[in-house]
Amino acid sequence: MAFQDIIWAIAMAGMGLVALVFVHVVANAGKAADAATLTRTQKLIAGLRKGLFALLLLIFVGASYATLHRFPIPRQDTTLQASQVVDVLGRQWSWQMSRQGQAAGSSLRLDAGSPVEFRVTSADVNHGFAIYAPDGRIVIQTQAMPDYTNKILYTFTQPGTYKVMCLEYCGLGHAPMVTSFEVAQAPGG
Ligand SMILES: [Cu+2]
Repeated sequence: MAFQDIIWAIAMAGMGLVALVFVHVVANAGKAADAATLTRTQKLIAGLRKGLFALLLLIFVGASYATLHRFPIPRQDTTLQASQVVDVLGRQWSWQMSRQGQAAGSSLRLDAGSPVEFRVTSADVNHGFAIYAPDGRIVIQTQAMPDYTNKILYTFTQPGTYKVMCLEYCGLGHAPMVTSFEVAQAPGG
């Protein structure tokens, strides 16, 4: 069964339930409720509300943990001690990326398997620094801000050509603000 079919079935069941409740309300609209029924209904509603709140709280805590326990943004006030450090400068409308220790002007090459620290800043306005894996998935992103450096850590696992695109609209040349770099197989890996 396709995922969409399952969602469709759930949606239909939900709509059916709402319709049943509606029919029930219409059928009982003429009758006056006695005090005992009213109290019982109020208690039921209060119970349902508490249950719903607990459920939402559980979902919130669970989803937060599941999505954030491997939060990629490290503490910004410490030395990260990554073996590979890349300085990233965004400007209207290009990216300048240089690896510390690599000759200026040579194209950027990184190794998979060990952490890379990206130090991201901007020469003019805010840009969004985003790295896309060879299969098109976004692997990491942060803001490129003027007069501020955002540090971000990432360990590449897949060798290949990675693309960098701007995720923050920054003027006419925003869309073609693209560059790429190579990630090589980990030495000995
Ligand atoms: Cu942009």
